[in-house]
Amino acid sequence: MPDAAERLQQLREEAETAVRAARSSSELEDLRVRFLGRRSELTGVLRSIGELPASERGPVGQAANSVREAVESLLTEHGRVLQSAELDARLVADRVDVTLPGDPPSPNGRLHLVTQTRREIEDIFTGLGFSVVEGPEIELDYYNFTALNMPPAHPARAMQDTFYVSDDVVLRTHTSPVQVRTMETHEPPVYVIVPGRVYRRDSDATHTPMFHQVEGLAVDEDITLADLKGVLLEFVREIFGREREIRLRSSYFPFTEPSVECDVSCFACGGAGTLRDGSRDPLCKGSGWIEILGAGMVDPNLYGFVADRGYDPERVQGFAFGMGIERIAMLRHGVPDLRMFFENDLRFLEQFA
Ligand code: 2NM
Repeated sequence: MPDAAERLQQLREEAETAVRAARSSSELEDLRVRFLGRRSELTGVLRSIGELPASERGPVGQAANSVREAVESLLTEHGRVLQSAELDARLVADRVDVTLPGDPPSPNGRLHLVTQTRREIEDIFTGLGFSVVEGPEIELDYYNFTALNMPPAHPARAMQDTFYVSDDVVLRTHTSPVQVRTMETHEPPVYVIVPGRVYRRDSDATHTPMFHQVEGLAVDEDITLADLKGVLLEFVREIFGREREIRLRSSYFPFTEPSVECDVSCFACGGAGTLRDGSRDPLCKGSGWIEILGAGMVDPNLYGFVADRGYDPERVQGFAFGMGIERIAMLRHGVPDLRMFFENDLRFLEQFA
């Protein structure tokens, strides 16, 4: 019996040391199993009390129960301390500062103003029955010039206007070569517009070495200048407003005859040329009209370059037109300098959502 009492005292001290050393509530759970569990030494002692001599049963039972109670209350007490420390740690770790500013809205990308304008122009002309076609930016001199009524000696071919890649290859100076290519592969009738980049050796506030064009071509039986004017009027009213008027002035292009410039009635002064305070309208320079594109009836001579594709000038005729996309966007949005399109300054680009 002194042995049993001594062992129980040892167990109590072992348990106390282990519980005080525990650093987490899960460690405590392991200790509870180790010291008080079904297979623990203490449980074994309590179970085998009946095998002791009668005189020892009372004292050993009491001692064992007192150890059990002591260890139990120590586990409970220390468990409370550890759980509260663990909760504190979790609260600190998971803290959310609700006074911080919210996430800024994710920055939305947007289409470049040139792209937006090109797509609007495409939508208008597809609505009028035109198809959109594209072609190479690096182009044979034959398609860029020769087949467009500009033979080798023509002044528009001069080095100071054109980027030459080699003797017979250029960066296209307009998208018209794509229309020649389209006629080579498609018999009349054709109704196409050709958007794309074009290149000219020019650089100032109104000229950049690369800019964007949309050109159009309609070839069919019985196409007249009246059809051209009707198409241009509808285009202008779609893009600049239903109240707009147009006028055609005579002009010159190597590939059209007759050729015209198309003006739109000024959308700042309504065509009056003067602002409400009576001063001269700076947008149209007091004229009431703004030049927006060039056009004309396709010179019958051009059909000679695609005669084998069924373009008989005695049977078909057509109109063509060309405009600068940047110029249309500048007029619509009041952009003061063409170069702003290519500087990639977000303060400019972000204004056009
Ligand atoms: C313009 C003005 C007038 C034009 C002509 C052609 C083609 F290839 F069909 F003959 N395409 N584009 C044309 C006509 C372009 O731009 C100011």
